[in-house]
Amino acid sequence: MKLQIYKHCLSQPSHAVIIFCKLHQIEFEEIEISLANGQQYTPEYKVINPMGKLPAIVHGTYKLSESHAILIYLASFPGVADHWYPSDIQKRAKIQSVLDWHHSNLRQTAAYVMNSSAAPLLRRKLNLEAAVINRKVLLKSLKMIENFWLNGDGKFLLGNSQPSIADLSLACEIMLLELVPDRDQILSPYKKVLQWIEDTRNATNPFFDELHSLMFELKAVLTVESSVAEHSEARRKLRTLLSKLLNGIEFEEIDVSLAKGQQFKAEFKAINPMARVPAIVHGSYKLFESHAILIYLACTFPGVPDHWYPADIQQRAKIHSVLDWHHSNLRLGEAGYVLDSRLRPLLGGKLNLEAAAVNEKLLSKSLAKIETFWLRGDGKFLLGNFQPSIADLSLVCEIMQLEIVPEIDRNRILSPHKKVLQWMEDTKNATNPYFDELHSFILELKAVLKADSSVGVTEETKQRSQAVLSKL
Ligand SMILES: N[C@@H](CCC(=O)N[C@@H](CS)C(=O)NCC(=O)O)C(=O)O
Repeated sequence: MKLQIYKHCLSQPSHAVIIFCKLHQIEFEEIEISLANGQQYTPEYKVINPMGKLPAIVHGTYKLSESHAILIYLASFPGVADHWYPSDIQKRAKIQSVLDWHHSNLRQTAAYVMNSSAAPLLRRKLNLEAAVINRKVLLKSLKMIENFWLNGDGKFLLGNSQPSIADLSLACEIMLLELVPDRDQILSPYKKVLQWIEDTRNATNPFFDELHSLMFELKAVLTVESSVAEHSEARRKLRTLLSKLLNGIEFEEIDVSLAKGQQFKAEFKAINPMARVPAIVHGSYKLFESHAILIYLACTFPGVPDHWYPADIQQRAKIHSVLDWHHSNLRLGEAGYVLDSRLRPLLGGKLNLEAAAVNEKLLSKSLAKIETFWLRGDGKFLLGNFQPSIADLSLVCEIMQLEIVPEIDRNRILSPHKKVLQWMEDTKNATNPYFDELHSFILELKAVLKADSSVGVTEETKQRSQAVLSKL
């Protein structure tokens, strides 16, 4: 059963998957999909990956998209050394944490390269305004890799002495910078990052160089101007850890006030240097990125039923595929929309209705994908499952944030998606009473925001508002 890899010659997640196969003598057939000709949107390709993205694999009758999910799946093949994706649950969860972090941070490299420089290669338009924002996120991500992920004794991420799939994925992403003229200016302050890319290259050569050769050929062809401009850093909203509750795992909750900027305090940064919630501490072990945390909890605590995060490698990889897809789609659209249209003033920023409109489009597109693709099948839950997984929990919690926006907007966005509404109800029922308990604050906030914008606010309402808002 030969593996088929659908890829594009400039796609860094495709490169990571192919390098991994070549390194491990996993036999495969390559199928190039032309992004310039929009082949990713053809019905033939959408049968392989309805998301219209690369890479995707077909292994027998099994189809899988999202490069991280694919790498994890391939790491389960015989003969793959443990360091690529360790069997030790704590080590594995750390790698998961890097992989998850990547989606919303370093992954902006691709957007920067496209928007500032490479878009015409794919018959798309440059967007220098967006590139300025992408560049800022990219620089911040490089700083984080330099100061945090590479902060340890070994040569590789997390201080490991041997590479993992996270090294491969992230190093391939950075290689895209070969296509922009300011590559050296961007990378030169980060000496550890440069050394680590070289070490990852050496650990995976000759395949690393082979896969990046086209990049070097193209390098000479491209020119671009880029500048740095102001971009207000988006703050993430609170996310709950429902499954802990569901599975009777004992825990202590520590509220971090995003409105007061507590996430940037040294005490919290000692827990999560990325200054984001949620994060957990379990004994001396620290972990952030909600998906990595959910996986860790499902694997570590006895008594968590298998359906939350199945032991079967193929079923598990499908769940990774949803979780990975989520970061750049539903998460990006929904969080951006709620922040830009409603929440930002409460966290000390300003509304941005233009950005909100862009995010609403991505949000609606993501909901349509959930409706038509992820909820296909016989069961009530994502992937046609009959019982919920951590992916259901993560995605439904995300959509629940829409409670904060005015009813009319929420209805406009959600009401076309009947299956999504039913699935939210099913996930709620499957996780109640904790689901309602955890969302009661959002409902309180909703009431307060509604009262705030109505005429004739009473003293009592004002006091209640202040009490609720002070929790942010
Ligand atoms: N998170 C996904 C990202 C996949 C992705 O964005 N692929 C790009 C190529 S690098 C793509 O297929 N773009 C097609 C399009 O946007 O139309 C992964 O790691 O596989």
